[in-house]
This record gives sequence, C-alpha cells and structure tokens, in this order.
Amino acid sequence: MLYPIATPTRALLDLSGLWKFMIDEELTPIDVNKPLPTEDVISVPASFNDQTASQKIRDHSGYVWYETNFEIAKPLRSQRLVLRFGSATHEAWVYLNGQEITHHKGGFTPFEVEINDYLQDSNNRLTVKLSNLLDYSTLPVGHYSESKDENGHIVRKVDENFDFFNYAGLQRPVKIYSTPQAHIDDIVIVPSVDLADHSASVHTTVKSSDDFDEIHVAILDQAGKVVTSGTGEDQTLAIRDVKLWQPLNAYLYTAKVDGIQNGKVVDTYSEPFGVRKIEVKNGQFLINGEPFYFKGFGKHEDTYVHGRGFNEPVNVLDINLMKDMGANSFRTSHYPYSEEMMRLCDREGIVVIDETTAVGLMVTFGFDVNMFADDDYEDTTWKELKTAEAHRQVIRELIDRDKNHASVVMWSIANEAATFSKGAHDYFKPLFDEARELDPQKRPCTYTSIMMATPKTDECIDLVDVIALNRYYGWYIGNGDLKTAETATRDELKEYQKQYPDKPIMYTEYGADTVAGLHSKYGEPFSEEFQEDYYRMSSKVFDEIPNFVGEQLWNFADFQTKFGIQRVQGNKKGIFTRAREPKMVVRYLKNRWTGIPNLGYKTK
Ligand code: GCB
Repeated sequence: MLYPIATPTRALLDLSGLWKFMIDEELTPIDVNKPLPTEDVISVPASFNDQTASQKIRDHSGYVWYETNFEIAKPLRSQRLVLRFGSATHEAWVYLNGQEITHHKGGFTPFEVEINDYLQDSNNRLTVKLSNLLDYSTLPVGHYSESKDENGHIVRKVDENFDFFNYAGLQRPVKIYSTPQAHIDDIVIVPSVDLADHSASVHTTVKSSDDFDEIHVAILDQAGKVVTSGTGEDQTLAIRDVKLWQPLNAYLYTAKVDGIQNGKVVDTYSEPFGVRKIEVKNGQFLINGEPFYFKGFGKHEDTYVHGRGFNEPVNVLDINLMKDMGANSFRTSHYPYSEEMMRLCDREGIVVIDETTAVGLMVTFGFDVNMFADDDYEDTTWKELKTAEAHRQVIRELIDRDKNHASVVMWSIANEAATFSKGAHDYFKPLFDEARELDPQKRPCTYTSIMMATPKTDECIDLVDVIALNRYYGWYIGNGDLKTAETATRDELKEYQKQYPDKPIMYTEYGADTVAGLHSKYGEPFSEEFQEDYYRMSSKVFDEIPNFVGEQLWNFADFQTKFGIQRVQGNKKGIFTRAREPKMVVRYLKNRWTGIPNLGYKTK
C-alpha cells in the first residue's frame, strides 16, 4: 500500500485537528444520520485517553465516536478520492454522510476507501465508531469480560495481557488523497546487489488500475538525477556504481513511476528506496556483506498527552538521542509503528526489526515467573487462543505496508508467545511460511523469545533465522543478584551457541526498572547504580559469545502501562525517562556503543 503523498497528479488533504468526540455509554443508539450529540472535542491524531480530565473517559473500555466535517474543492471532484487512516485502534466502522463506507479491525495498520460515491457538494460529515476492546481473537490479546451495573447496563472490561497501556483512538494521520481515474495502485521494489561489481539490479513491479498504455519507471539518485529508466509493469533496471544504504549512513534512491496514456503522464508517484543486501550466514547477520551488530532498543510509541499517538517531534528527538549514543537500531515492539517513523528511519539509516501486533499470546502471562517452576503448571495458550486469522491479517498488512523500506531488515512475527507450549509449532509454522512467501525482499524472520522458552523447551527455534531473546536474569529472576545472573546469562547463551552454531543470537530485551533520581551506595534494585551495574554485567557476557550479534535493551524510555503492584505509573525500565531525560546509565552505554563499530564487530 502506497504512503499518501502529493505529486503533480495527486492532491493531499489532511484531516488532522479537532474532531467531535464522545464515549458510547450504550444507553441510546447513536444515529449516524445526524451529527454526534456532543460538543466535546478531541485532537487527532493522538490517543484519546490522556486528553481528558475524566478518569471515566480515560479508562473507558468499549466504543467511542469521532466526527469531523470537511470540504472538497470542486476541481478535485472529478478525481478519484480516497480516504485513508494511518490506523484506527483497534476496530473502526466509518460512515460518510450517514452511510457506512468501510470497516477495519487491527489497530496499527493503515486502511483506505474510495469516497466519491458518498460525497456531497459541501459540508461532508465523517463519523467513526471505534472499539478499543481486545479478547482472545484479537491482536494484541486481552482478557475480555462483561458485567452489568446496578441499572442493568453493560460494563465491558479489558484486562490487557501485555505490559503497556491500552491507548486507543485515531492515533495516526487521517488523510484524503486524490488520484486520476487511471492510477498507480502499488509499487514493489526489490534491489539485488552485486557487491563485487558495485552494481545493483532493481526489480520494480507496478500495480495499476490497468488503463495505462505504458508504465515508465525512472530511478533518481539523491540529487534528483536519473540514473536509469525503463518501460514496463515488471522490469529490472541496472544501477552501476551503486551507492549502498548502510546503517547510519543512508543513501536513498527514488523510483519515479509514471502511468502514461496517449503519450501523456496521467499519474505519477515517487517511492524512495535504499539498496542494501541482508543475509543470515554462519551465525552472523550480514548487511552488505559485513557482519552487523545491533545496538539499540525495544521502544514504544508512548509520550505524554499524545499517548500512543503520532508525535513527530519526539520521533525526531528519539532518533537523535539514539544516534548520539552510537545506537543503530530498534525493534517496533509491540506493534507496527507509524509510516512516518519508518520513512524517518530510512533517511537516517536506522536499522529496524519490524514487529506485528502479536503480543500477549500466552494466556498465563504475568510477572511471577516462579509459577513456571511448579510441577502442575500447564500452559493452555494454543487450546484457548483464536488469534490465527488476526495474525495472518497483520502479517499481510504489515508486509504490504513496509515491504519497500530499506530500514526494515527483519520481521518479528510475535513477542514472547508461548513457544514452549504444546501446539506452538503448529500455530507458528504457517505464519512464518506466509511471511516468507509474502515478503518480496525475503528478509529474515524471528520472534522474540520469553524466558520460559529455553534451548530445551522452545518448540519453534527451527522457524527463526535469528534467535532473539528477551531475558531478565537479575531482575525478574534472582532480583538484585547480578553474580548469579551473570552465570545464568552466560550458561544459556553458550547453550544456544552450541546447539545452533549457524544461527545468530541477539538480545531483544533485557533491563531493570529504575526510578530516575534514586541512588544507592549499595547498588540496590531500582537505583540508577543498579541499572548501570546490570548493563555492565550483561555487556561483559555478550562480548564472550561469538554468535552474539546484537543488544537491544528494554526500554528506550519509561512508558505507561496498566496498573499493577509491579508498576509505579508505568514501566520504569527506560534508560531515558518518559520526558527523554537521560538516566545515569546512558553515559556508560554511550561510551560502550560508540566504541563498537556497526559493521565488523568481533571479526576485525
Ligand atoms: C517483557 C515484555 C515487555 C515488558 C517487559 C517488562 O518481556 O516483552 O512488553 O514491558 O518484559 O518490563 O516486563
């Protein structure tokens, strides 16, 4: 799916701003033929939750309504007009002038619909009903329950089966774009690099409305100069003296696609792309033929007031903070991030592990890891969950959206699923097959593994290209005891290395809750000293393991979660606070990471 942009043949309207907003108390039905019965407003794009003084609204589980009015300039009415949501969390029913025009489930991927047939000459009313409910059939997974209050009204409850606040709303840009009737629908770009020859062949496939006489593709360099061009829906173009997209040293070409009728350009679209080669070989993760070392983070889209809403200044700041520390990568834990963030990473040379919304796929999820030691413990996840269809859908939509991004080097199919439990392999095998089949660039695939999934118990390691571990020795296990943690970390990594000598291993999570400003002469847990000691211990072990190809710590910044006795206004494992102030450990990590090359670490 193409990102919406203005081009010489396309106009773009942004519906950001104040929309009418109300929660649905389910007392009287809402009539979509009338304006919403409220004067309250909310800002779009953003989560609705933190824009209110009302706890009832903030914590509402169920349905909410949004409404805006817009005008379309007359000259545009002859064009094909498409309404596009960057996302709508988690399920949306969309009405234009009282008629339902589309429905979408899945809160972190875009969807769009043609609106010409529903438009009025003026004062178009766009109404959106959203649900923030999650259950055993959705991704993310939530425990859903219903009860009745004293008046017999339904009360819905979602207990998140994951460790982040269930922010919802129109969290990403809502836009209308125009195209001519004959239009380009999608562009697929697959570069193949010949490293020895300093050349690349770029395979482009253009999907269109089928009424062009000819499709012309030109590849422009960063200065806007045409380096090669050709004609055809499906073709391979050669680039000599190719400039590679490298980590933290991005070079972007542009594929300028023209749809031509009677010798005239009718539709045109420009897609930026990078040329780079990704391989997993001999226990290494290679970018452009050289071993890459991941330095960076698991993150969240999470900021004050915006909640999980699009916050571009913070995205820019986060990337700058990463680069300043010598970091080169992050994972979009635990859902696809905004398209704007992916485009920013392409430009900045930030390497991304792109994750689906598959989080919470373990019905016995909790912070008490001791329960797993119990002989009677049995996990019944794969008997209970009905997420396979939602999972297939998000894989399809994520790959469709992000397939051309140079920054995306690997897909994470799930976070901390019960891969140790009976039925896991049968669940995951078709999903991995599908991802591999769908990705035109054939990127490696992984899932991030939960602590209970060990070299002995994990049933799904054969499915992954890279072993990605989320580990909390010294925090959830043996809290405060870094000596034992060091041994456990080392023993486990050595075991993985021994059993899977050809698979690269990395940490995709490790960390310790740390209250900014809390200090301890004794290095007690929660202090800034403990956080630093914890990371020093971990780094020491990482450097001993030959196939260990990266460290992405948990988390870039403190973030909001649901309530719980383990959470004090959220998760405090950030190395930055939620306001992006550095904790003490940032100096240590900056020092370590600026000393580790992006390419060739441990081999030079
Ligand atoms: C995990 C989860 C992440 C949590 C983190 C924690 O394993 O993947 O979502 O926030 O642990 O801090 O407990």
